[in-house]
Amino acid sequence: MTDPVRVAVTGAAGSIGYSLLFRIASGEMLGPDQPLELNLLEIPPQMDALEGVAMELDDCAFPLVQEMNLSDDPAEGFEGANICMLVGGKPRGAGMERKDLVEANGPIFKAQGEAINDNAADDVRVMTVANPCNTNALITMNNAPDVPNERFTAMTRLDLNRSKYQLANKAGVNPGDVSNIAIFGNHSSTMYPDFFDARIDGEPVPEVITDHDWLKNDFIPTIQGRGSAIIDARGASSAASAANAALEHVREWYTETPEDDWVSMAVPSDGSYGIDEDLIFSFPVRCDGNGNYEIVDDLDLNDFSKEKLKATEQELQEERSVVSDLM
Ligand code: NAX
Repeated sequence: MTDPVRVAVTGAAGSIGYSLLFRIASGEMLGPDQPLELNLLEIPPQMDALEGVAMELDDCAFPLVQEMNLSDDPAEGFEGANICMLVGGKPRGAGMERKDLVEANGPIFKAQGEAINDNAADDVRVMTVANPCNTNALITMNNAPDVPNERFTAMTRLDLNRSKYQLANKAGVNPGDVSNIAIFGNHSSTMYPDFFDARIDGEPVPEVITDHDWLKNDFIPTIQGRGSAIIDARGASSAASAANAALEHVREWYTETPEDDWVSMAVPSDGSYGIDEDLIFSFPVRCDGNGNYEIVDDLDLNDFSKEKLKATEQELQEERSVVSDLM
């Protein structure tokens, strides 16, 4: 009998949580044979709502779920967790600048980093969805000194999926035919979806999609602004697609990446492509199937791409300076 994996999810009563938990519990994230223990975290005013979500999980009678713990205390919530999915955070309010969002969320991730450090399992892996997710992950990592840095990641998988769809749609192919999408930098409007190295049916995208003006001036801004476009259309931010991406992020972290492809995750920079080593920056990575990954560090970036990387690096450095007192 396989030992259960304990998955902690924060913001479990929120919109993404509602799309995410049922899919995790059904086995879509770690496989149909992997028993699970779910630790669901919320803040005190949301505990009643969380009870309701837990009742619905009960009502699905998922055979993989062996235990479910609900808590508003991070120490309890991260107790024994093998995987922590940090989805909960303060949303951007009316009139809030990005800097205000960074400041408002920072203390949450300091406390969660400390709690993960002291309570999670020895093999813990952490992924952050809550925005600003790169900087929140950096704060968490810096407050968990006993956990190796490479265990902290942030999600840019949604940007990868968005890119995949837009390129497939333009080329008139299936999204499954698009590979090798590298998302660089911050999960924000400065993020850079590198289409030069992406492939369609194994061929370089710029050779398949010959409208380079579209690639540079439509595709990139569409991906960078997709989150806002969803909010404008739906009146609420991406939830089901974000949950889908979070699930894929974790699943692929524990799956061997095919040799001819890569996935993208925001991970601690190792200086690849000249990026500041004290940032959580999205890179193309290859995973080994055991929860380890390597940054794909040998893409031959052109000047256009290098400039885009600089811009998103600079934004992350600015975010870091706002919360330097928390690290
Ligand atoms: P919701 O506001 O619906 O839910 C967030 C939940 O987090 C709430 O229930 C809240 O009570 C809870 N929460 C707040 N502080 C907490 C804490 N300290 N501990 C535990 N729970 C806490 O937001 P939702 O739509 O679910 O989005 C969650 C986060 O994902 C937001 O920060 C959002 O900006 C971010 N996103 C990130 C994306 C990405 O690609 N990285 C895309 C989608 C999404 O915008």
